[in-house]
Amino acid sequence: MMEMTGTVQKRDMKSQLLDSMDLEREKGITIKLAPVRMQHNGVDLNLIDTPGHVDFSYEVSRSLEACEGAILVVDASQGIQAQTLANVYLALAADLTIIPVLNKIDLPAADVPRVSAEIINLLGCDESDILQISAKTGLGVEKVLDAVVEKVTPPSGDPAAPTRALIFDSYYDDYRGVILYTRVVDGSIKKGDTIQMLATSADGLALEVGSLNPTMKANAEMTTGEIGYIVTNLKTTRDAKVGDTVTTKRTHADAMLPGYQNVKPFVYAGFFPVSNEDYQELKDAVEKLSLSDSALQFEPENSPVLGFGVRIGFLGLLHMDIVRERLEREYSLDLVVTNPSTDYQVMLTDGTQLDIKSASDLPDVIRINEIREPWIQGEIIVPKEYIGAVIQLIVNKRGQQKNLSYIDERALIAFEAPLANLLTDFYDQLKSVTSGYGSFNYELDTYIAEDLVRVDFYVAGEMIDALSVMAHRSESQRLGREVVDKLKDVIPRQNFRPKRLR
Ligand SMILES: Nc1nc2c(ncn2[C@@H]2O[C@H](COP(=O)(O)OP(=O)(O)OP(=O)(O)O)[C@@H](O)[C@H]2O)c(=O)[nH]1
Ligand SMILES: [Mg+2]
Repeated sequence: MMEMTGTVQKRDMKSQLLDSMDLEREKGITIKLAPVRMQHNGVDLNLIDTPGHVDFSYEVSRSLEACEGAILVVDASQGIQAQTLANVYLALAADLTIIPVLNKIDLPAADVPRVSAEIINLLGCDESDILQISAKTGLGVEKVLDAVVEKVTPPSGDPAAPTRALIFDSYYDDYRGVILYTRVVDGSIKKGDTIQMLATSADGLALEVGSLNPTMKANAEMTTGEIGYIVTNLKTTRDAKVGDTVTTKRTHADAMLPGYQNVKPFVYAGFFPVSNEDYQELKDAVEKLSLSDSALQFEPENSPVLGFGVRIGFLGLLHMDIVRERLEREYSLDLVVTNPSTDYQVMLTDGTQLDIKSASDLPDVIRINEIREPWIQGEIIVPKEYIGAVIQLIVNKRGQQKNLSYIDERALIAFEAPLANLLTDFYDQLKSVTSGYGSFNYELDTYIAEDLVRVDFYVAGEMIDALSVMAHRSESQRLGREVVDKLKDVIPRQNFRPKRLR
């Protein structure tokens, strides 16, 4: 699209142009969303390319909220994935016009009739609504641009009303400070305006405003209906979080746009430098990353075995992987990372509630009334012949199947399960029992009281608290043996040297 509309010159074009981070190009996935403004047949189009992964679904939901329509791209050689469903539900909730697109029709493995039937089944659209394209050869892509112009209603909004702009992304740039990506819903934002974020009450200056084409292009103002960027003088994205509303002193609005959430991490892991001298460097690096990533939370952690480190909270396993790799690459840190775990709500006998992010924070059992763990609602899509194997896997993880339905030929299994049991190797096991065909998506549900215990490990009579884990009583024996088995390889029994534990 960028090539066809002349937004990007042919000589500057390359594949995955918007996935500019090294990590995105290596993994072949979009991690960070990217807005692009282009013109087609004299109409200004403000498009946003979003990640598809569940860890970033809040940003995706805000991006959808910033738009009037959504282009749903389905791989004709794969069909609908569990994450496709989740994103369709988000787009429907945001009341968007959905333009279904079947991509990769150039591939021999493309199965246009089957995947079309799936899309019709999901959206209830007509076959003629589905555009067939190859993003690789360019076949049919212009029709997608035509459909956006034809089918999507242009943004409404009142240019004379008090200014309200939705933040759908924010990040920290080393040279320019905090940069916001916004959609102006009403009013306008001019260069030099004093701005205020309504949820955090933070004040700042709009040092520069403009559009993304896809690189920054400065303008005098950003008006109603437009998507663009604001360079601010803010020092951290914690002052201007995704979902917040920007207004100006010039035309001040009091009412926030709906849908703001303070996203909270729910997957935790301890990060320790291999060499203890690097602790300060690790802490500074995490602090720096968190300026750009307001979802990242951390606190210092100290373990007799691993030394000083930080315990970091994440939005999921991919988010954790990304932060880990960035710390290792961009900050050249050698890290020991503990197994990911989740948080627990501990109801104490005196009626108060304690949230713990690490098993070692669990208070004395005598003070505990009950312990609650987070459960998720998950969806798995598989070819029919794997239904049995998938349900077995869910049950093995202490989960329960809730519903079984069909998207045309393939099965959609809805289930509930404790998050903690999905954090280690669930995804690998799913791929293995479904020969790679299963896709999985989930959302956090509620915290449920269970028979949970802390499993402690003793080496030569001494408890090593960094090894303590929370587990369901029924699984604690097995889990304990697994850890001991692993440790046997690392620590010769007679010769226990704590520093060598990795
Ligand atoms: N053969 C063929 N390959 C394609 C086509 N479109 C994309 N690909 C390839 O499919 C892979 C994924 O493409 P992306 O554009 O990164 O897909 P995406 O939907 O943005 O993926 P996420 O950002 O992870 O959600 C890349 O290796 C592309 O080269 C197509 O029309 N034909
Ligand atoms: Mg992408």
